[in-house]
Amino acid sequence: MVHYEARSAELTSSQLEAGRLLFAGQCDFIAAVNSMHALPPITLPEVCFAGRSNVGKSSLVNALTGRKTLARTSQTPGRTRQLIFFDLAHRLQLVDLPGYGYASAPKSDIKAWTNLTRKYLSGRISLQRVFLLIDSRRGVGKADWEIMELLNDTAVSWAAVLTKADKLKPAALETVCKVTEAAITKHVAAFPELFVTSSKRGDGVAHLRGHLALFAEN
Ligand SMILES: Nc1nc2c(ncn2[C@@H]2O[C@H](COP(=O)(O)OP(=O)(O)OP(=O)(O)O)[C@@H](O)[C@H]2O)c(=O)[nH]1
Ligand SMILES: [Mg+2]
Repeated sequence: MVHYEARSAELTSSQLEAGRLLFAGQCDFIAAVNSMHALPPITLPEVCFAGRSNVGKSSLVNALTGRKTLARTSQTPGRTRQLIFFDLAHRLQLVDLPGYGYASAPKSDIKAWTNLTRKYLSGRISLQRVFLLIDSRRGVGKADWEIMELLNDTAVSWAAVLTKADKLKPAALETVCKVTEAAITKHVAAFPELFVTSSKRGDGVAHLRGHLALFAEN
């Protein structure tokens, strides 16, 4: 635990408290969207969770909001098939995205939701930052690089989040952190800090809440 916190930039106790309070507030489902025309109107700042299928996007939304079943999760890749919008305390919108890469679904469906995700990522003006989730056991893959390039090209700010930190021993986690940090430094649109999390064990979750609160409307 000490290990992960040491990697994170310090947040003041009042920033951590702001995060705790924000995520203790009400979180409501707004919409499940499968076309750009159906996106909810722009009312609040927005952050989204992107990444390969099965990386743990929906689980992280649940861990952050402290609600086990808010976002649907599954052991089978391809669980989230639409853009799922949540309203957090009328101050911030959270978006749980479908995964890219392998999914157990028809190819045409995967293509449709991957296209929609890419359009959303590069064209949503209220999007403050994309949190790009990387499975600690897999590290940065080709599909992740493609998304990093897309965000770089469209000048959308993104931050890398390692997930499932509980699955690795400290030395192996350290290695994947270093490799991921090297990928971050190659992209100008990347936020410099690497977030290391486990939705299962709770590592890094309070820290991420504090960071996310920086985007919320007052
Ligand atoms: N050990 C461990 N397992 C996790 C963690 N986060 C998620 N998982 C598991 O990983 C699997 C996928 O989690 P999801 O949250 O559904 O992943 P997703 O990225 O939303 O997947 P798609 O919607 O299919 O793209 C589930 O079996 C989760 O229980 C974690 O921090 N630690
Ligand atoms: Mg999901």
